[in-house]
Amino acid sequence: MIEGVLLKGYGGFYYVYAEERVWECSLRGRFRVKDQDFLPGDRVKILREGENKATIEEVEPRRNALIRPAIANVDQAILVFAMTSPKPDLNLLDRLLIQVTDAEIEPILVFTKLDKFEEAALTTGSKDHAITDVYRQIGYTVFKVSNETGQGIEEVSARITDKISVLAGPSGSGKSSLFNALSPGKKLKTGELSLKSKRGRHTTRHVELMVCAGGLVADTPGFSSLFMPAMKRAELAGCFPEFVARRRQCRFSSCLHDKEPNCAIKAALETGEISAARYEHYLIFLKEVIEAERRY
Ligand SMILES: Nc1nc2c(ncn2[C@@H]2O[C@H](COP(=O)(O)OP(=O)(O)O)[C@@H](O)[C@H]2O)c(=O)[nH]1
Ligand SMILES: [Mg+2]
Ligand SMILES: [Zn+2]
Repeated sequence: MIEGVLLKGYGGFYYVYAEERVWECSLRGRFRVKDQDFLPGDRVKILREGENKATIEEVEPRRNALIRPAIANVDQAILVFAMTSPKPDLNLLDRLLIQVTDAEIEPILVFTKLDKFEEAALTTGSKDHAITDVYRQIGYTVFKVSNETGQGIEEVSARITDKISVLAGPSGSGKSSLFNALSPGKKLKTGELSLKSKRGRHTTRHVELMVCAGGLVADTPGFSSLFMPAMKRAELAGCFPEFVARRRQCRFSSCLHDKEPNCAIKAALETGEISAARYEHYLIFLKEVIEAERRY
C-alpha cells in the first residue's frame, strides 16, 4: 500500500497525493458503509488499482482538525497581510494569531507587497518597518516578500516543504499571488490538470489542498469565524507570548492585566516593551471573552 494525503473529495471521488502524483480514489466498501467523513489533510493508505486509480484502504487518526476551513492535520497557518494596501488590519492579525495559537497550530506571518513598500520608501525616505518588527520581536516567524519580484519567496518556500499549511488573511492581501509565486510552473507527473486548473482562480468555495513548494497548501478565504475561540478569561493572555514572558511578575497571580495594580504587563507597556496596539487588542478581546463566558 502507498501512504498519501487526501487533497479533496469531489464528485464521489477522493484525490490523494502520494509518490509525487495525484490518484483518483474510490472508497473501500466498509468506509462507504460507515459513511466516514474524510477531510483534506487526512493521511490515508491507498491500494493501486490502475494507472492513476486507487482505493482508500485505511485512514490514520487525525492530529488535529480545523472546522473552518475544514482541514485535518494542519501543521501551520500562513497569515498573509500586505505591507502597503490593503493597509494591514492588526486587530484581525491578532485575532487570527489567537485562533491559530488556540488550535495549537504554528503561525507564520508573511507580509506581502514589499516591492510597493520599498517603492514608497524611496519617495518618502521612510524605512519604517515598525509593524513587522513588533511581531518579530515578540518571537513570531515573520517574512517579508514580494510576489511580484520574488524577493523573500525562497525563505517562505523552505518553510512549506513537507508540511500542511493553510493560508489566511484578508481579501487582496496576496494569498493567491503568494501561492503562485511559491509554485513556479512545477509540473506534477500526473493529475496536474485537476490541480493546475484551480490555480490563479479566485474561487475558493470548497476547501482543497494543493501541491506547492514540496508541501500541501490550502488557499482559503481565511478563518471565517472571527469570534474569539471559547476560552476562559484567564487563558487569553496565554495567547500573547510577550505577556506570558512577564506575567509571573504581576502582583496577583489572577491578574487580567486590566485594572489590577502592580501589573507587569502594564509596566512593560509604559516602557514601550509591549506594543500599545497589541495591548489595546488584548483589552478588546478580553471584553469579548468575558461576554462570551456569560453565555455558556
Ligand atoms: N506589487 C505587488 N502586488 C501584489 C503582491 N501580491 C499581490 N499583489 C496584487 O494584489 C492583488 C490581490 O492579490 P491576490 O493574490 O488576489 O490576493 P488574495 O485576495 O489574498 O488572494 C492582485 O492585484 C495582485 O497582483 C506583491 O507582492 N506585490
Ligand atoms: Mg485569492
Ligand atoms: Zn498583570
